[in-house]
Parts: sequence; structure tokens; C-alpha cells
Amino acid sequence: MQKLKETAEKIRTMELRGAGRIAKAAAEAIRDYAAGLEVVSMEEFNTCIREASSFLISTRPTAVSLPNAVKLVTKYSSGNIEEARKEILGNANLFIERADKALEKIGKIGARRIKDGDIIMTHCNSHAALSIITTAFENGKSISVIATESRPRRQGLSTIHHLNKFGIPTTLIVDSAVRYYMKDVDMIIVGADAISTNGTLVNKIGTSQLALAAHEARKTFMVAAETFKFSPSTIVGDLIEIEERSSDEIIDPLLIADLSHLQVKNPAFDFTPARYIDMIVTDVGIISPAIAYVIIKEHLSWELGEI
Ligand code: RI2
Repeated sequence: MQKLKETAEKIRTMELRGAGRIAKAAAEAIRDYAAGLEVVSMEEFNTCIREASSFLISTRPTAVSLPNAVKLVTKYSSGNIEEARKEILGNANLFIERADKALEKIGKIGARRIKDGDIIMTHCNSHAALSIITTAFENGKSISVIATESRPRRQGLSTIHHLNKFGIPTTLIVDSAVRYYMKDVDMIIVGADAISTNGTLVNKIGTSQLALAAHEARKTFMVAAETFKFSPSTIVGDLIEIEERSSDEIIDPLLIADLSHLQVKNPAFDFTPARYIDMIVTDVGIISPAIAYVIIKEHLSWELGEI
């Protein structure tokens, strides 16, 4: 349990971050935990796996990739401890392999939509969005990227570092400069922490202002998302919770210690309605947000039976 707790802590503190990465880390953590689990009965095995799953899922409430991965990995049918262990191991390895392949596929599919000379704006640090951008570049398209700083955790800097390694020219802007620069861009590409059945995107705080500005300027707004970023339980009306993180991420508490009338809010994500999204690039092809339900039905059906 110690190693699993360490992974959970890394996810909570965002040392491990990005909706896809935390899903893979959780799959690995459950797999390794199950492999070393010393129990005397199947009942005990089930309880331990259930508790470990809830513990991992509770680390970050918004990215649906996390519960989707944990639930998929812990789907075992055997009533025998060793067999169940093997099932978990197989499920986890398959999930991790598919997640890696999904990023590659998204890159290939999305890159086709990028034209030579395009200026792309991106927000935060999405490995799925970056896969599209770097694939287009490697396919010989001369492109450049405007990356937002993405306060308060400044994941935009990770994006800049990543693109710089490829030799892709970048411009770093503060989040509030998004509308000012929108006229210069050809398209926007962002990732996803969750997509609901009605095509609403949940992604890093500030994404919806990019979408609004893009809509106003009639620029293409593209979302890059693996199928495991879609939320099955939104079909029955469950709402996606927006994670509210510590105000310490925004401002040093010492600087505001004497401001007794102040409250600092730090929501990590926001909602972008489907009508502002032109397309979602998934590992099974490009879809309109209007048919998000089909992705859930076809690719997360194992989860639908449970809700
Ligand atoms: P990939 C991140 O969340 C960002 O919101 C990013 O757009 C999204 O996950 C998807 O990232 P955070 O962990 O899975 O930085 O595409 O809060 O890497």
C-alpha cells in the first residue's frame, strides 16, 4: 500500500499530472498493489482492491480518465485470488498500452487537419494536443505555437519546453492576452480532462475563454481527447465536479495574512459548451461534440452496465 499511497500523493500534489498520465499512473499503481497483495481470502482481496481504488480516485475529482482507468483495471471476474490478480495485471497492461497508442493515433489523425504555415494556440499542457502539434511538425509542416502561461501552475512552460525540444517556434503569453492574439492564430488545440455526454468539455481553467474568443474570431477550436476521457455517468445526469485547489497556489499566504475580508478562489478547470467546439480528435477518429454519447456507448460500454 505504501507505493500506491506515494503515487496517490504525487497525483494529488500534481507532481504527476495531465489527465492521461494520471490515468496510466493509477493503472500501474493498482497493478503493482494487486501483485504484492498478501491476503487469505477472496473477500479480503476484494475489499483491499476496492479501498485502494477509492483512494486513488479521490486524489483528483475532475479528470474522468482516473476513475475510468481504475474501474477498467479492477474489472475481474474470477473468484480465485491468483486468477483475479492475473486479470488485474492483464487489464492494467492493456490499458497502458492502449493509452500510449491512443496518443499516437490522435497525433496522426489530428495532424492531417493542420496546414503548412498554421499558427496554433494551445492552453496548459496536454500530451494529446502536443501529439497533434509535434506530429504535424514532423510531417514537414512549418508551424508555430502560441502557448498560454496557464496560471497558477504555469503548465504552459512545460508545453514550451516540450515544443522547443522539437525545434517548434513558440510564443509564451499570459492567459489574459488570449483575445488580443486570437486574430493571429489559425486554430486552437487543447486537451481534455473530461467530456460529458452532451459534448461539454471540461479542461484547464481558462479553456472556455479561449473558446469564446475563438468563436468570436471564427477560428477553429479543436479538442484532443482519448476515448477514456469521456464520462459515462453524465448519461444519467451526474455532474462533473470542478476541483478547487489551494489558494496557496495563487498567492503566498503571508502576503495576504492581514486581509481578513479577502477570499481567494482557485478552480482548476472550467466548462466549454459543445457549441464552441468544432471537433474532437479521438483515437478512433474525429467526431463532432454532438455525438459524444456514441463514443461512450461504443468504447466505455463496460462502465455503462454499472450506472
Ligand atoms: P493530457 C491537464 O490537467 C490539463 O487540463 C490538460 O489539458 C488535461 O489535463 C489533459 O492532458 P492538469 O493535470 O491528458 O494539469 O492530454 O490539472 O496530457
